[in-house]
Amino acid sequence: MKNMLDAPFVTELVRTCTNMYAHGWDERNGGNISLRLDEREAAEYLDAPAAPRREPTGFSCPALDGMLFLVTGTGKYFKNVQYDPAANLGLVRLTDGGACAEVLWGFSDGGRFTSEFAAHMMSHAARLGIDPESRVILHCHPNHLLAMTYVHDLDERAFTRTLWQMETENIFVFPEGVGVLPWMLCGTNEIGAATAEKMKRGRIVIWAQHGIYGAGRTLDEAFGLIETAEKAAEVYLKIAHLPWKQTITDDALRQIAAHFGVTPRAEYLD
Ligand code: 2HA
Ligand code: ZN
Repeated sequence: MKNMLDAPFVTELVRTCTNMYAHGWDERNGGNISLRLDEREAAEYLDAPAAPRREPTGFSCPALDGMLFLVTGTGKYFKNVQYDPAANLGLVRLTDGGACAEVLWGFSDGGRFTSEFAAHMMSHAARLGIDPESRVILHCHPNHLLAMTYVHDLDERAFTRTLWQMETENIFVFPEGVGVLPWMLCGTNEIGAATAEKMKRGRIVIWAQHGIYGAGRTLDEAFGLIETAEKAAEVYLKIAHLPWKQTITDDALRQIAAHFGVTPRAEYLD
């Protein structure tokens, strides 16, 4: 049996947490990540206990029954994950139609999965319905996106158009646009279901006055989405209060999409 701490999926998740903390997106215990694992890739490293600890999830998610997820722990600090992955991360299997998570590895100090487990699992189910290769849900609190949700219209079309206009390649990175939820109480099944509903239409969901969710096939893809949206928000905040002399026109946005071979959400263009 290989050491779980050497597993590439653990190493990459640890690096992602460290990197996100370094970007200032995950103060204190802010942010959470879940990575769906293949049974086969986990098996090489997993010496699952005969009677694993069973934690109720408080929701049902039958589409994910039996699946394995590597997740960050509730109350854990991203800055510390690198120093003790086994305490800060856990590998769980969803059972009982998603109502229970069996802890197969990690959470070594008795901890449990992120408080946003509902939003993560429901979002995985939504993304898997669209893309069977989808593996990652990533949540954090990036400064500029957060700030933007105080001063920009929260209408999804308007919010997306502004982000698209802030750099030429943004429409290529998230042609489906972004979903935006109004302020809602976090850590609940309700915000989980609302997030998952938006995830059926795209890979980015912004939580007003809180942060962002990104989905992807890989940690790099989900990270890159958030990085791109966050940079767009930063540019916006640098210029929002200045008189604009020009922006990227809708005709230019169409040209970029055609050049890169992506199909932007049609109703978001004039
Ligand atoms: O505490 O980010 O949304 C972790 C969070 C909750
Ligand atoms: Zn959060």
